[in-house]
Amino acid sequence: MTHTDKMTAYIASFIDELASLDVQDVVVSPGSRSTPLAILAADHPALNVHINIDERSAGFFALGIAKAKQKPVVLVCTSGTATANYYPAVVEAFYARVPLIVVTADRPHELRDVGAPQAIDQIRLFGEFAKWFAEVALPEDTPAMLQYIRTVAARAVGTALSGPKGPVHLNVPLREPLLPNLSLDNLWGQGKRISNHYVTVQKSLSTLSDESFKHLATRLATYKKGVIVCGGLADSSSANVLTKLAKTLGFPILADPLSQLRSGNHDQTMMVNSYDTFLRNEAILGDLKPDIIIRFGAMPVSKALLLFMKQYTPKELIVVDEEAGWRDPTLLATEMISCDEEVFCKSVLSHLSSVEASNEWSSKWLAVHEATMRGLQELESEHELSEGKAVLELSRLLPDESTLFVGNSMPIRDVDSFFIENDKHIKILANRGANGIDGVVSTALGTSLVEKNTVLLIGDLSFYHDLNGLLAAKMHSLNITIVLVNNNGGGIFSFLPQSKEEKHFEALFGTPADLEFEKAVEMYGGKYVQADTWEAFRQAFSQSMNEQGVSVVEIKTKRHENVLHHRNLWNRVTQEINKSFLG
Ligand code: TPP
Repeated sequence: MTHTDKMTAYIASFIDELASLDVQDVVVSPGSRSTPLAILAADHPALNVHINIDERSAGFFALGIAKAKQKPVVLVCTSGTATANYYPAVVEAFYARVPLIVVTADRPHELRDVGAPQAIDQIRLFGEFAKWFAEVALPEDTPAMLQYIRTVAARAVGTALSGPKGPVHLNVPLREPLLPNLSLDNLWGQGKRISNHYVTVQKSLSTLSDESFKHLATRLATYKKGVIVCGGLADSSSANVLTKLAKTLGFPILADPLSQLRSGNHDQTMMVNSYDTFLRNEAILGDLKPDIIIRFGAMPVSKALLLFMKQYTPKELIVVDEEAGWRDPTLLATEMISCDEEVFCKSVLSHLSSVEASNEWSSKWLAVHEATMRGLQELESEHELSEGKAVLELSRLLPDESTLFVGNSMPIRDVDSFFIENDKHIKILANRGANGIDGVVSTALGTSLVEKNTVLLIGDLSFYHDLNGLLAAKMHSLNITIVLVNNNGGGIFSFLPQSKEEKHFEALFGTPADLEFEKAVEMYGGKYVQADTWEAFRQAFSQSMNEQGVSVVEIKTKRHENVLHHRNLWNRVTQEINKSFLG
């Protein structure tokens, strides 16, 4: 066999094994060294190849697809600095538990560390952020080596999906000539195992013994003052059992916007989702002190909740984590339970049938929630544009079956405070693994490839950070509405003590960039509207949802006024609560 045929058989086996294991998407960035990987992926009948020129955006684009599908997405790039541009997306995927298979092409060993062009040390480039690294062997087409490369592919998929999910990195050395032979006989059947099989990868559900669940249920039933806290969850599959558990125990649920519990047609009677607002009210906190907290999912966004948990420490804090992680920044957990959320709820419930929960405790929480919602109602009548009201408007305007991708900084915090519960099916996603303001446009666009009616809510600096990402929308005809909240700089810093340091604040933290985004949006073929009134915003938003391509609806706000607006709102809510409860 020629070099070309050997290499083709080897790389084709690798690509085919990935496709057999239900990998559907490959995000490729152009380059020469990765030629056989790119061409064979593009040629495989079961794979969708998406070109993304900028590797930094490509990494996040793949992350968005993988987040939405909960399936591994493959990244392919050439050697050199291209590989390093994946770094932020790999870090986010690691912490957010998103399965990615990063495939970097490399020079063969004789061309490493000898001054060859576009050659950098790519070994373990992502350090601890890759769950598994393999320096793949050079292409060979012996049966043993074809089985080897198929096994590498299967193991990459298995590792990316096993708890906790995350990124893996395969570095693939390739010798020239790099062009594969697409006419090779039995191209996709090379190296297949007995009866054309591939390695299936099974994932187990983590659980406890029935005996342990029985003891736990008995203990939980002794508590009258409990709270269930739900942080980010991958989907809403546990919504019904979680709410049932809450009702049976008489524990209110504090559901983070990323818990997928704020929207949907599950029972919402135990939901107390205005907690980020009312937990700032010192006067009522003592009355709400729980004796036990059961926490599911990632740590919630709300700082007010974190402080409440630390200040009013419950006797027991049980953290249930499907993936056996250790996500407890309060450092107060009394029990870490490695168990699938749905299995946990169902198993505890199976031992709880005789519990008759009193509703005295949950009524107190629900009454505070109602008073908070009355206080927040003032937003409805406001005429001026404000960041908080933009979220309230969005919660109304988003259609059923839509996805809201939320930028970091103030957008996710405002969604936490002002996105009211509803019975529509609205998925809310964000990059909360490492909370970066980078790559958000690309991640949202990756999501839009999978989910219909995708809307991105983002601040101006974060939008600027990943303007490059917009090209993917043009190249792949993606539809997205981007609500751009432009307060000309980093609005979040005005809430922090740094804002008191007047001499240096604007230059170091406020960082106004004075950008006119219209031209940039148009350059990428998108439509742009600046809304100056709520009426114009509603109209532009609704119109954009029926249009193809990228539509940016910008509202301009002022950072200083935004802080005052939030503080006034919190004060009004405090008054409303105090009027109702303290007389
Ligand atoms: N760089 C990255 C990659 N990620 C970060 N989180 C930061 C810097 C620090 N940071 C957090 S918020 C923020 C910065 C720079 C400002 C974001 O501004 P913008 O996107 O306009 O949102 P706003 O704060 O106005 O809501």
